[in-house]
Amino acid sequence: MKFPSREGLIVVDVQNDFCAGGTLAVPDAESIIPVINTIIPCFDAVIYTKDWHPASHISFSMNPSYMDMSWPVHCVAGSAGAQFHPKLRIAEQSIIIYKGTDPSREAYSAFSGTHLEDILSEHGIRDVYICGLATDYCVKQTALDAVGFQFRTFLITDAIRGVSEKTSKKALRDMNKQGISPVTSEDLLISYTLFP
Ligand code: VGL
Ligand code: ZN
Repeated sequence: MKFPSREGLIVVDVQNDFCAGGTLAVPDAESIIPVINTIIPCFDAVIYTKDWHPASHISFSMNPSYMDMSWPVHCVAGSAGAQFHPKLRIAEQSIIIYKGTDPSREAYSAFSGTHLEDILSEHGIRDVYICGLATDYCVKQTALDAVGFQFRTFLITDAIRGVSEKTSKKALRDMNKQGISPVTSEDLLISYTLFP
Protein backbone atom coordinates (compact mmCIF):
# COMPACT_ATOMS: atom_id res chain seq x y z
CA MET A 1 0.00 0.00 0.00
CA LYS A 2 1.19 3.45 -0.82
CA PHE A 3 1.56 5.93 2.04
CA PRO A 4 -0.31 9.15 1.40
CA SER A 5 2.06 12.05 1.00
CA ARG A 6 1.86 14.39 3.94
CA GLU A 7 1.75 18.11 3.35
CA GLY A 8 3.81 20.68 5.23
CA LEU A 9 3.37 24.45 5.34
CA ILE A 10 6.52 26.55 5.72
CA VAL A 11 5.80 30.03 7.08
CA VAL A 12 8.90 32.09 6.37
CA ASP A 13 9.97 34.94 8.66
CA VAL A 14 6.65 36.56 9.65
CA GLN A 15 8.49 38.59 12.28
CA ASN A 16 8.04 42.12 13.59
CA ASP A 17 11.12 43.55 11.89
CA PHE A 18 9.75 42.58 8.46
CA CYS A 19 6.35 44.15 9.18
CA ALA A 20 5.20 47.78 9.47
CA GLY A 21 7.28 49.61 12.09
CA GLY A 22 10.11 47.07 11.84
CA THR A 23 13.68 47.88 10.81
CA LEU A 24 13.38 46.01 7.48
CA ALA A 25 9.66 46.38 6.79
CA VAL A 26 8.40 44.63 3.65
CA PRO A 27 5.64 46.65 1.93
CA ASP A 28 2.16 45.38 2.83
CA ALA A 29 3.60 42.45 4.81
CA GLU A 30 0.77 42.39 7.38
CA SER A 31 -1.87 41.65 4.75
CA ILE A 32 -0.65 38.07 4.37
CA ILE A 33 -1.17 37.27 8.05
CA PRO A 34 -4.96 36.65 7.96
CA VAL A 35 -4.44 34.56 4.81
CA ILE A 36 -1.83 32.39 6.54
CA ASN A 37 -4.04 32.08 9.62
CA THR A 38 -6.93 30.66 7.58
CA ILE A 39 -4.87 28.00 5.76
CA ILE A 40 -2.99 26.63 8.77
CA PRO A 41 -5.65 23.94 9.48
CA CYS A 42 -5.18 22.56 5.93
CA PHE A 43 -1.76 21.08 6.79
CA ASP A 44 -0.39 17.98 8.51
CA ALA A 45 2.54 20.00 9.88
CA VAL A 46 3.40 23.68 10.11
CA ILE A 47 6.98 24.88 10.19
CA TYR A 48 7.71 28.49 11.10
CA THR A 49 11.07 30.03 10.38
CA LYS A 50 12.73 32.87 12.23
CA ASP A 51 15.54 34.99 10.90
CA TRP A 52 17.69 34.95 14.05
CA HIS A 53 20.90 36.90 13.73
CA PRO A 54 23.68 37.63 16.20
CA ALA A 55 24.18 41.40 16.72
CA SER A 56 27.42 41.13 14.69
CA HIS A 57 25.82 39.47 11.64
CA ILE A 58 27.74 39.86 8.38
CA SER A 59 24.72 41.32 6.53
CA PHE A 60 24.28 44.24 8.90
CA SER A 61 25.35 47.67 7.70
CA MET A 62 24.97 51.23 8.96
CA ASN A 63 24.59 52.20 5.30
CA PRO A 64 22.65 49.30 3.84
CA SER A 65 22.12 49.32 0.10
CA TYR A 66 19.70 46.33 0.08
CA MET A 67 20.64 45.51 -3.53
CA ASP A 68 24.03 44.16 -2.50
CA MET A 69 22.39 42.20 0.32
CA SER A 70 23.56 44.51 3.06
CA TRP A 71 20.67 45.23 5.39
CA PRO A 72 19.81 47.36 8.37
CA VAL A 73 20.13 45.59 11.71
CA HIS A 74 17.12 43.25 11.90
CA CYS A 75 15.88 40.14 13.70
CA VAL A 76 18.59 40.15 16.32
CA ALA A 77 18.19 36.92 18.32
CA GLY A 78 15.91 37.44 21.29
CA SER A 79 14.92 41.02 20.38
CA ALA A 80 11.33 42.26 20.01
CA GLY A 81 11.90 42.67 16.28
CA ALA A 82 12.69 38.97 15.98
CA GLN A 83 9.41 37.83 17.57
CA PHE A 84 6.57 36.58 15.43
CA HIS A 85 4.04 39.24 14.48
CA PRO A 86 1.45 39.16 17.29
CA LYS A 87 -1.43 38.47 14.85
CA LEU A 88 0.22 35.36 13.38
CA ARG A 89 -1.52 32.16 14.48
CA ILE A 90 0.93 29.60 15.83
CA ALA A 91 -0.33 26.09 15.16
CA GLU A 92 -0.31 23.52 17.94
CA GLN A 93 2.70 21.21 17.73
CA SER A 94 4.41 23.55 15.34
CA ILE A 95 8.09 23.38 14.49
CA ILE A 96 10.27 26.48 14.66
CA ILE A 97 13.45 26.80 12.64
CA TYR A 98 16.06 29.44 13.49
CA LYS A 99 18.28 30.51 10.62
CA GLY A 100 21.03 33.02 9.95
CA THR A 101 22.52 32.31 13.36
CA ASP A 102 26.13 32.13 12.16
CA PRO A 103 27.68 35.64 12.37
CA SER A 104 29.91 35.05 9.34
CA ARG A 105 27.34 33.62 6.92
CA GLU A 106 24.17 34.84 5.27
CA ALA A 107 21.43 32.20 5.22
CA TYR A 108 18.26 33.13 3.37
CA SER A 109 17.02 29.57 2.96
CA ALA A 110 15.28 27.77 5.83
CA PHE A 111 17.34 24.70 4.84
CA SER A 112 20.65 26.54 5.15
CA GLY A 113 22.53 25.43 8.27
CA THR A 114 19.38 23.90 9.81
CA HIS A 115 17.89 20.41 10.21
CA LEU A 116 14.79 21.24 8.18
CA GLU A 117 15.29 18.55 5.55
CA ASP A 118 15.57 15.81 8.21
CA ILE A 119 12.60 17.18 10.12
CA LEU A 120 10.37 17.15 7.05
CA SER A 121 11.50 13.65 6.10
CA GLU A 122 10.94 12.35 9.65
CA HIS A 123 7.39 13.69 9.48
CA GLY A 124 6.81 11.91 6.16
CA ILE A 125 6.32 15.19 4.35
CA ARG A 126 6.94 15.15 0.63
CA ASP A 127 4.85 18.13 -0.41
CA VAL A 128 5.81 21.57 0.90
CA TYR A 129 3.84 24.76 0.55
CA ILE A 130 5.70 28.00 1.11
CA CYS A 131 4.40 31.39 2.25
CA GLY A 132 5.75 34.40 4.15
CA LEU A 133 8.47 37.04 3.75
CA ALA A 134 10.24 38.04 1.66
CA THR A 135 9.36 36.72 -1.80
CA ASP A 136 12.63 37.88 -3.32
CA TYR A 137 14.97 36.56 -0.60
CA CYS A 138 14.09 34.00 2.05
CA VAL A 139 10.90 32.68 0.41
CA LYS A 140 12.70 32.26 -2.91
CA GLN A 141 15.79 30.52 -1.53
CA THR A 142 13.72 28.26 0.70
CA ALA A 143 11.54 27.20 -2.25
CA LEU A 144 14.53 26.58 -4.53
CA ASP A 145 16.25 24.48 -1.85
CA ALA A 146 13.03 22.50 -1.27
CA VAL A 147 12.99 21.58 -4.97
CA GLY A 148 16.68 20.67 -4.75
CA PHE A 149 15.87 18.28 -1.91
CA GLN A 150 13.18 16.66 -4.10
CA PHE A 151 10.15 17.95 -2.27
CA ARG A 152 7.10 18.71 -4.40
CA THR A 153 7.12 22.45 -3.87
CA PHE A 154 4.26 24.93 -4.09
CA LEU A 155 4.22 28.68 -3.62
CA ILE A 156 1.14 30.28 -2.06
CA THR A 157 1.00 33.40 -4.20
CA ASP A 158 -1.43 35.44 -2.11
CA ALA A 159 0.49 34.72 1.11
CA ILE A 160 3.88 36.19 0.16
CA ARG A 161 5.21 39.75 -0.11
CA GLY A 162 8.54 41.02 -1.42
CA VAL A 163 11.06 43.74 -0.65
CA SER A 164 10.86 45.15 -4.19
CA GLU A 165 8.50 44.59 -7.08
CA LYS A 166 11.26 44.08 -9.63
CA THR A 167 13.20 41.45 -7.70
CA SER A 168 9.97 39.75 -6.63
CA LYS A 169 8.87 39.37 -10.27
CA LYS A 170 12.23 37.85 -11.11
CA ALA A 171 11.95 35.55 -8.09
CA LEU A 172 8.56 34.27 -9.32
CA ARG A 173 10.04 33.59 -12.76
CA ASP A 174 13.07 31.79 -11.29
CA MET A 175 10.90 29.65 -9.04
CA ASN A 176 8.54 28.82 -11.89
CA LYS A 177 11.46 27.72 -14.07
CA GLN A 178 12.47 25.23 -11.38
CA GLY A 179 9.03 23.66 -11.41
CA ILE A 180 7.59 25.36 -8.33
CA SER A 181 3.82 25.48 -8.81
CA PRO A 182 1.85 28.57 -7.85
CA VAL A 183 -1.32 27.97 -5.83
CA THR A 184 -3.64 30.32 -3.97
CA SER A 185 -5.03 30.09 -0.46
CA GLU A 186 -8.44 29.64 -2.08
CA ASP A 187 -7.23 26.52 -3.96
CA LEU A 188 -6.03 25.10 -0.63
CA LEU A 189 -9.25 25.89 1.22
CA ILE A 190 -11.38 24.38 -1.56
CA SER A 191 -9.43 21.13 -1.69
CA TYR A 192 -9.36 20.97 2.12
CA THR A 193 -13.15 21.33 2.19
CA LEU A 194 -13.54 18.59 -0.40
CA PHE A 195 -10.85 16.23 0.96
CA PRO A 196 -10.22 17.10 4.62
C1 VGL B 1 15.30 38.35 4.65
C2 VGL B 1 16.75 40.02 4.05
C3 VGL B 1 17.54 39.76 5.13
C4 VGL B 1 14.04 37.60 4.39
C5 VGL B 1 16.09 38.07 5.76
O1 VGL B 1 13.43 37.07 5.35
O2 VGL B 1 13.64 37.51 3.22
N1 VGL B 1 15.64 39.32 3.81
N2 VGL B 1 17.20 38.79 5.97
ZN1 ZN C 1 18.24 38.53 7.77
